[in-house]
Amino acid sequence: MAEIKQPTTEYPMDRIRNIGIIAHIDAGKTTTTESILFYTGKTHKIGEVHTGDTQMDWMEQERERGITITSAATTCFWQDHRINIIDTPGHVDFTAEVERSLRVLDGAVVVFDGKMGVEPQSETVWRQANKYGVPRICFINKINQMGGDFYKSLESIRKKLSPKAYPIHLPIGFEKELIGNVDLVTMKGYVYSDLKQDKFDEIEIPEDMKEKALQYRQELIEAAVEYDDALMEKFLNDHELTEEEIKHCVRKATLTGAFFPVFGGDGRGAPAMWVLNAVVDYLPSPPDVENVVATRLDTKESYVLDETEDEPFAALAFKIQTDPYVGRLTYIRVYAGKLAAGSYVMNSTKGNKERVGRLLLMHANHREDIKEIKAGEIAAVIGLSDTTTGDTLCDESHQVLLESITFAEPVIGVVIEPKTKGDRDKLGEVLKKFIEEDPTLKVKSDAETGETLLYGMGELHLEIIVDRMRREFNVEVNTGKPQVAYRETIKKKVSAENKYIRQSGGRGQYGHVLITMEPLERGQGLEFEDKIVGGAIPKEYIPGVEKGIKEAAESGGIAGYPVTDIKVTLYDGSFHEVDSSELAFKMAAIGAFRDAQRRGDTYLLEPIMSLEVIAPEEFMGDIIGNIASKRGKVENTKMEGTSVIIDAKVPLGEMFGYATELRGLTQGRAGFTMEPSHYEEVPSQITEEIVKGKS
Ligand SMILES: Nc1nc2c(ncn2[C@@H]2O[C@H](COP(=O)(O)OP(=O)(O)OP(=O)(O)O)[C@@H](O)[C@H]2O)c(=O)[nH]1
Ligand SMILES: [Mg+2]
Repeated sequence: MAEIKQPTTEYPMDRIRNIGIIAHIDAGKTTTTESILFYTGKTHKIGEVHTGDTQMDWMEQERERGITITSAATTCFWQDHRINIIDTPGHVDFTAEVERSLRVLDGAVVVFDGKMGVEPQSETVWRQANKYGVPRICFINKINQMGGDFYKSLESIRKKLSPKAYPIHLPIGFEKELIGNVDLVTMKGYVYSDLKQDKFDEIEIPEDMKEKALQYRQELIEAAVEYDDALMEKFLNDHELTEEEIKHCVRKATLTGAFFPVFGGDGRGAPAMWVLNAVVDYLPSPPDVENVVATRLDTKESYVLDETEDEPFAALAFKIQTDPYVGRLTYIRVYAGKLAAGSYVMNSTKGNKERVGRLLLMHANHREDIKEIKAGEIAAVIGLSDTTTGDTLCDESHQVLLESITFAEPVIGVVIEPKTKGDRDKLGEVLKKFIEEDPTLKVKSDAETGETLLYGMGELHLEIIVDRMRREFNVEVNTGKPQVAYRETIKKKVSAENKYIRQSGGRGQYGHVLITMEPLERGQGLEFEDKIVGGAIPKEYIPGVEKGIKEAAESGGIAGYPVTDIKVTLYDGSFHEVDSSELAFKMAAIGAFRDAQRRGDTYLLEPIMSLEVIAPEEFMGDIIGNIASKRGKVENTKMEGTSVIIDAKVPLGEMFGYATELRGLTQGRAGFTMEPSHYEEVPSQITEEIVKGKS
């Protein structure tokens, strides 16, 4: 058992690693993390997902279902390094958890199921990591199971994710006979006889693997020296590189985010130590990452943060969590300076000052109060009541904004109806808590019907929320059928003018705006631009106009769905010395927006899903026919052994109940995954049905 190091806060920055574990569902992220906790001496036994005694999956629903729902952060220590780990969920409905983690983490371990190779969600999290430029190492898990194959998985990584994936270890033995690994840097074999022991016996490389090991080692070094001129020269001059030198250039290569060390094993046991070693050796420390940009509020200047404790404080809030014992926790990643417990901090996103009560380091099974948190670190704050996900916290005398986190928009909704009056009374408060925690959850109340609609990323997402309402807050609701979260947008550019004038005795209301509304590309959301010159509308009323536009965009004119992918420009207007107010301009803007939308050829958008079905070949025809009957388009089919993999794009509106349908078509022998891909125009006939259904 590794020795437990206790001085948990005093680690120099180059000995800190902030990493995420990301993968497709069920690849073994939580299991590997549990093993890491065991080998770093944090727990006395490796938690098992299927018996529900994990530390990382602590939520009741997670333990029951054997899946991760919310990302969990923990701190551990290895080789004199402090490692903050965030274990993320693999299910697509909880993709926001991956997004926020990758935004604040410096590196990631991508776990693969060695039987499956690259699965659809591995591609998604890979893309997310690309977006944030997060360097990665690849751990091919489960190669001890039947069908587990390191080399096949490696090939699939090279084909689907990046050709620059290079083994740093090779497995010894195949499937059940897996007994250890050959380390291509030390050129030694390491075998474990008992999985739960943290002792490896060092052996000579088995005779029949020598050639292969030399070949892969050569490949690794050749690729890695590309990233270091001096070592490249030494290598080309026929000099052997030392262990240190190889590690140095593999590290340098990995830090570029375009080179990926690969290794594998059984994540339930000792190979977790290889993961730890690789994290320390190859993944970045906070100073290795240079792309954190801050924008000063006063000068609007942007600059790259140094990540030192001597700069003014700047941190990003990336997760809110209601903890049953200590209340509302705000997880922050500090990018500059330091923050003390009991002090005050500026929330520059909201413009409020907040008091920092306690600072907590989250360990697997306990919380440790710390006095201070500094650049490069991750901790949870108690006491911030107004801070939400994506907000910047900073020094009051040096206010900056950090890039926020963007989340996917919810695609599916259900009507929820409180069961009793007591439930109704508590509902608003409870929903507010969930929305604070989860930026992909939205609530809307329909003014006409009085119904409350809950929007989320998928059926499982909403089911879990409803279940948590009942268990954690004792609020019971009935839920309606799932429905699609459509959007509205326009086809052509239009302008509109609106005056809001009210005269009733004393002070009246006067607001007058001229706007244009034009379509934007898919996925651009709502943009507002103020082009007023010469004071046609005084500055103090502009926020009123912007608020009006945003409010009007929440429910569009065709069927009350949010209006998106448009730009609204305010270009003229007039005001009244006495009667004008922010409110009057807001009302004027709402009217102008509605008029413009009506005349801009509004149409509906629907979420299109990427669907991947895996089934025995004999069902291929039926599955494809069924997809076509759902307005779906098959994009690709390929054989893998005796199975066929079908990739398609299908409108979400046609996919409710697909699990049952597919089971019926294939005698339960097919599996599928589905995730939101993009929005597309709804065909007119279906639009009519939707609009009719709404009225
Ligand atoms: N044989 C074997 N089984 C493993 C290994 N790693 C994980 N498992 C099993 O695979 C199952 C899924 O593991 P999890 O750790 O929950 O997977 P996950 O990636 O965290 O899944 P989500 O969080 O739901 O996305 C569990 O039943 C594990 O016991 C491995 O290396 N070998
Ligand atoms: Mg998990």
